[in-house]
Amino acid sequence: MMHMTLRWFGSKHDTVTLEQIKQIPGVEGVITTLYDIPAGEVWPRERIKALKDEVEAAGLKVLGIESVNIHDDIKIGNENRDKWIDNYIATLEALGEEGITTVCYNFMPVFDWTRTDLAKVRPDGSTVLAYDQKIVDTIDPKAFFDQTNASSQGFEMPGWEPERLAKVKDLFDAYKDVTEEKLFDNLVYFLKRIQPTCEKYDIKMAIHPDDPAWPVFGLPRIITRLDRIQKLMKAVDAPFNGVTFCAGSYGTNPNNDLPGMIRALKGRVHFAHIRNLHHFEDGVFEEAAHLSSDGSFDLYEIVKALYDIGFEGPARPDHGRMIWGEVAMPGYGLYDRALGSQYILGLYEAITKADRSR
Ligand SMILES: [Mn+2]
Repeated sequence: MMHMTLRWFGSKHDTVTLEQIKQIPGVEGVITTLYDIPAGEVWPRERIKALKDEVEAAGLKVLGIESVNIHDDIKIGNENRDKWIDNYIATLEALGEEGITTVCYNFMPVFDWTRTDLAKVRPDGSTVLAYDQKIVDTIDPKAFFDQTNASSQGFEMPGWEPERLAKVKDLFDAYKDVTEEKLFDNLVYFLKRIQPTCEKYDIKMAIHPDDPAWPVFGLPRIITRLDRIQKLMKAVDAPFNGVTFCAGSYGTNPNNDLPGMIRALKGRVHFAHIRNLHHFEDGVFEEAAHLSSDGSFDLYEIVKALYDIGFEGPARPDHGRMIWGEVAMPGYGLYDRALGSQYILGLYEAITKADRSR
């Protein structure tokens, strides 16, 4: 059975409370993180325990971490990487000791996700995150970073932490010689080093795709298509090495057959981000409501594919529209994600009951 969750940034950072999440039918837990710990630092076990206690006191479970971020030195593959990997292993051990076994991460250089508009107004007055490649092509990365943070309504967004801003130029220099092949090799090196720890604690590593699923600002991107992921699954061929199947990120490329990808990754999908988006011309899209008819994806086929491969991990609705006057971190309000969770659970119930083979 799939387990429905909501992403939650912690009581100091999120406008949504655990009490509100608990009132959404069928939501069993949260996907959370220690938002204030910089990439690379060890997560103290007592902080993890306190987070878990807080979530459990609200009647929910911590069903996964999104994310334990990877230090840039690991992605760049420089002489400091082993020190940061040792730290990463110490964090995994602490999570494992606390029984938290699903860990989402990404391997994108410099920028996490990228959008050109965080509040595009749709005809119904809702606002959504949107992307236009033409804008990215004409702006320099530092100006882009400033613009993104200026439009976040004061919310600190994952991957866009202000302290990274000062380092954008240095980071671009540091990645100058990192080709796609090098980045891939550095990812494999990282996975091989954490493998024994993951296997000891049965931790499932779930790599998040690059968003959008093509190179931006001339930086290499490697988790974009099925053949690339399959190459990674083969390079470290063990069940701990799996994916976060993020429909919205892979789906930025209309050539990605989302249900087909899920089926091909049977056994390696550890976490699912389920959402919809609306494509315009090439490289231009906006996020949509979860409902199939509101966007370009067939959500029924996506949930059906997850059901058919026997997916039993956590799933969550992804970025929602901002509706009903809510003010929250772009993409992470309560209302539209709650609607999305109910729609996905409805699809899942119908698919389960229609399957007379089980
Ligand atoms: Mn995602």
